[in-house]
Amino acid sequence: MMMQRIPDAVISCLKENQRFLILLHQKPDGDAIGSAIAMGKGLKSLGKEVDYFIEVPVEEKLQFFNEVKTFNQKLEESYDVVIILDCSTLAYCYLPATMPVYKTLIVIDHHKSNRGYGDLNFLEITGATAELVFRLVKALEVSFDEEMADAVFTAISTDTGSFQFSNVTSETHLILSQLYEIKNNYSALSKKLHHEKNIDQMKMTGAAIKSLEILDEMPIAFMILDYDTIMRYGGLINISDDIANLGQNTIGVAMTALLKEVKPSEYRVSLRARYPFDIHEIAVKYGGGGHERAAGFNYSGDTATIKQELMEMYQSQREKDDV
Ligand SMILES: [Mn+2]
Repeated sequence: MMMQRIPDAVISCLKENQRFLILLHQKPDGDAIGSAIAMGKGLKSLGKEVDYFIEVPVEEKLQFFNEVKTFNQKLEESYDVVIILDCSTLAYCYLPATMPVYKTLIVIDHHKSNRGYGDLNFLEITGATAELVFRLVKALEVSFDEEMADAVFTAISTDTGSFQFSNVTSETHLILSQLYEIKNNYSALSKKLHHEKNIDQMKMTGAAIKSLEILDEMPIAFMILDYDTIMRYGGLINISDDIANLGQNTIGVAMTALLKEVKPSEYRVSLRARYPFDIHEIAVKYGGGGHERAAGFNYSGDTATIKQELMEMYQSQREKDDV
């Protein structure tokens, strides 16, 4: 993937304005939170005023950032610029009940399905939105402190499955090498992000693995966390995102669906796939979004129907791709 130029208009808009509001998608993940912190602190170090309006509480493993304490301290009636990060559609964005007045909306995102709903857009398919934020903040000639380096590392590391997914590029590693110039050890942070779980999270992971089944002669792994199980183990579903990747580690599996029952009969579906199945298309069909190999959507209904539909969609993709 060739790195594109940062749009000049985005850089000058950030330089010329003073009051910023940063918004993210619902259930913000490591990439969203890390991107917000790097962007926000970068602007603040230039003497700008930055507010964040972000769905809280952020997941436990991301709460160690000091900058999180400054989230949602205040919301003005107007801003010069609203910046939306890591959010493929406006509908998926976590917005204030009354949207402040603003002059310019900047959208920065790495999702394939993003059509560019900002006045200014900086869109490129990269491992994480934070790669774009890193390049942008560098272009503003800001020097990164250790928390900003941790934020970018957190974002890239979580969105790339600790640099194991196919969205990793040489550019990802070039950014990483620069992060190691700011801080020389990310070992404790990596453990925190990828391995440490509290007892509820461990039990929830176990319950998901126990539910794993392989659908009728298809290389599809199907896992479900029902509502009672989620509630029994603390009720937090965003921490279970890495669980979908576990199904994908089953030998012979090409596609994984993890259903999380967020309310009775309402599911958040996480899909994972191995090349060449474009599950992004499946997610979009259901009003969701994501990437070619990691996507998600919301589903209301019974599980037998969604299993059947996933099998049919898998079959039609397979025929289309002729593999
Ligand atoms: Mn992302």
